[in-house]
Amino acid sequence: MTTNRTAVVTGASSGIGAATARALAADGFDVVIGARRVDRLEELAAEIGATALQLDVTDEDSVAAFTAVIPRVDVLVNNAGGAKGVASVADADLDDWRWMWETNVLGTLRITKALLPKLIESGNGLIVTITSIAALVSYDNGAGYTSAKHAQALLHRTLRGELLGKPVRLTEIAPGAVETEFSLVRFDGDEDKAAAVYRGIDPLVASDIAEIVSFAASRPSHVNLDQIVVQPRDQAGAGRFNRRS
Ligand code: 8X3
Repeated sequence: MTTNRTAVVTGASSGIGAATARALAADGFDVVIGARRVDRLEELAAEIGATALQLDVTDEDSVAAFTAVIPRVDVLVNNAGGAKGVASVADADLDDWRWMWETNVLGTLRITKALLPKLIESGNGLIVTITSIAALVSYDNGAGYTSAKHAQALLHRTLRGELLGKPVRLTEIAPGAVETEFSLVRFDGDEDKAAAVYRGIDPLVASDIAEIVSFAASRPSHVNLDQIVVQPRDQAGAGRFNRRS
């Protein structure tokens, strides 16, 4: 059944974004997917019947071009973002920090700001922002990422109050360890280091988060799920894992 409601998913070429696009398409949304890697986007779009549009959330012109051609937005999923590096503050790499703030914080701000009028116009909008447990705590060698995730989350949580009285709901999903390309990006393509993050545990997978987005988007319009923290059973906080090997 088609609802003719439109969902926009950023960072949709892989991982949580791609799984969320799949789930929302299965729920009957017209899905618009954006990411930098257009070839992967187009493959996914063909598979699920979505519209693929190139999007670089760090680029003002790209965001303007992306948002201009979307006529209606009921659901926005702010998923684009990520981590780069595990340096201490003393050894901080300024370029890594810039990338994390540009993608997670300013990227979320650019897209959300541009689509806000359409979300309000829809009469029943929903903004889902994928933050992280890193938006709730600090940990050693993670300040570039934890500070960016805190800032992204505060942008999102502030909007919840600022939009009070407007027909837009806001849901923050803060996942722990989800096995995606996340760690590969963080460790600059080092497969061994990335695999070590999930060694000996049953991590979450992208579809676990996508199902939560789908659940949030299918609640009645008076129900606002404010914040959902989700970790594998094998995780009890940042860096605290039950590893069986
Ligand atoms: C990443 C969460 O637990 O892998 O956003 O550091 S964790």
